[in-house]
Amino acid sequence: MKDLLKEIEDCRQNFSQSLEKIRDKASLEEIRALFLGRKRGKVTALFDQIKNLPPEDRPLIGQKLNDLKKEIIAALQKKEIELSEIKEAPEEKIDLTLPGKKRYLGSPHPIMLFLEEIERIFLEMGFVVEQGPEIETDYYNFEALNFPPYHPARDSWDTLYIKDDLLLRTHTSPVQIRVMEKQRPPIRIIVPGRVFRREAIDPTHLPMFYQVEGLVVDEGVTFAHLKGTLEYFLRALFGEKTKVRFRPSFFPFTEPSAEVDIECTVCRGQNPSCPVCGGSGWKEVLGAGMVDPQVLKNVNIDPERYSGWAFGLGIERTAMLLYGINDMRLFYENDLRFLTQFRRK
Ligand code: 2U9
Repeated sequence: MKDLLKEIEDCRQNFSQSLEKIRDKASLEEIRALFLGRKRGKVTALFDQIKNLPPEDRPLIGQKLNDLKKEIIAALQKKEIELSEIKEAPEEKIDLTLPGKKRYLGSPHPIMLFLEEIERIFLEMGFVVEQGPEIETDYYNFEALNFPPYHPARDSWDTLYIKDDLLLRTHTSPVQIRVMEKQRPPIRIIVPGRVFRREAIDPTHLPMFYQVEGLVVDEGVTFAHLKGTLEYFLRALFGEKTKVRFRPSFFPFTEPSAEVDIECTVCRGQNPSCPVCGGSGWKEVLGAGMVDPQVLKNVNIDPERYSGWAFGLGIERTAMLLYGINDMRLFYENDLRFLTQFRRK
């Protein structure tokens, strides 16, 4: 009797494997005959064996075989319905004259492309790229950079505070402080990143924008290194022949300080009513200076032995000049007609 129970189970498995492969009505009929056929059906053959069993085993085996037969009939019926539904579904028609679906390829954001370009120029000169937190303490954003509490120089930074002592960084300079705390000179880094200021949005102001700042600290570093490096950088970015000029300025963290202009990329000084430079022939592109000795002292670098220079540049503002864009908001409106004009070279 055990043998017969096993044969019944084998037959059940055999049936479900065969049913899975069925894709049309003809093969469905074939397996119906194979299992339920009156002469050679597998289930029929199993029923025939009942008569050879001792009488007490016959009811159980009879029951099992009846269950199997019902299952098979139900499964065949279900499959038959499935097959007829497939048949009845309208045949898919492909209209070869329709235009294909266009796939849009993404492209890097112009600000990222521009940033890569700036990084490439400085990396070639041996600078290292550093990054740091966007939320800073008052100490790293101001105090270590020579803005004492209540100093009037803080007023020109429109700061967004989170708490009294926590704020969204107004420049990437705190990263340079963090690097100098950990690393002794020689230091040669650039620091790209987002900065935040309390600004009303207009064509030339955004409350969030990107900066790149740079810092070099070593023995014997002079203003000549600052001038030579920044001139090289600006000519690599705007073209070999670009004229560059330095004007005296003031920043709390550099002394002496300078603002750096390039010749107007639109009129080259030729149009007294140029809408880009206002007829001056020059456009300010960055600020720079020799690191104030007090800033070096704040990070325990001896200003008698070491000196440094630093610069800062607003990415959006500079990208506008290079690409001839007149509204900074375009960078963040996500209009594909604008964004897709910029591709990696
Ligand atoms: C340390 C020491 C000195 C970074 C500098 C500027 C001048 C500057 C502005 C340009 C346009 C910011 O995006 S902007 O508004 N930056 O003019 N930044 S020197 O000087 C540093 C930084 C860190 C420790």
